[in-house]
Amino acid sequence: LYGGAQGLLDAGGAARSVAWNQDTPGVPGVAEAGDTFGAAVASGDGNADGVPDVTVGSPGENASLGAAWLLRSGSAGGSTAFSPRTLGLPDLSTAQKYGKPLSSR
Ligand SMILES: [Ca+2]
Ligand SMILES: [Ca+2]
Repeated sequence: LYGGAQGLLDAGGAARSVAWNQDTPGVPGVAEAGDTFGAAVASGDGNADGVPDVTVGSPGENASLGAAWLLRSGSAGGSTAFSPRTLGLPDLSTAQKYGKPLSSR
C-alpha cells in the first residue's frame, strides 16, 4: 500500500497498492508453488536515501532454503535477491527458511 500525507488512504478515501511476485518484471526469480514469497515483508530506508525500501521474505524458495528480496525505493526495477547461496553462507541440507523473519530499522 502506498502511503501519503493522509496515511494509507488518499483525500478521497481510496487506497492505491502494488503487488509483486517473482514473475513481476524486474524481480529476480520465478514464481513457483511453495515459494511463500511475501511470508514476511518489512520496510525501512536501508540505504539512507530518504526513500523507504521494501524487503520481501520467501522462506519456501529453493526447497525451503529461503531467500529475501530487496526492492529499493519500493520498486521492482533493479530489485535484488539474497539467499544463503548468493551470500556464500554454508549450504546446509536442512531447510533454513531464510527470509522467514524480517525486521525494519
Ligand atoms: Ca521461486
Ligand atoms: Ca531507501
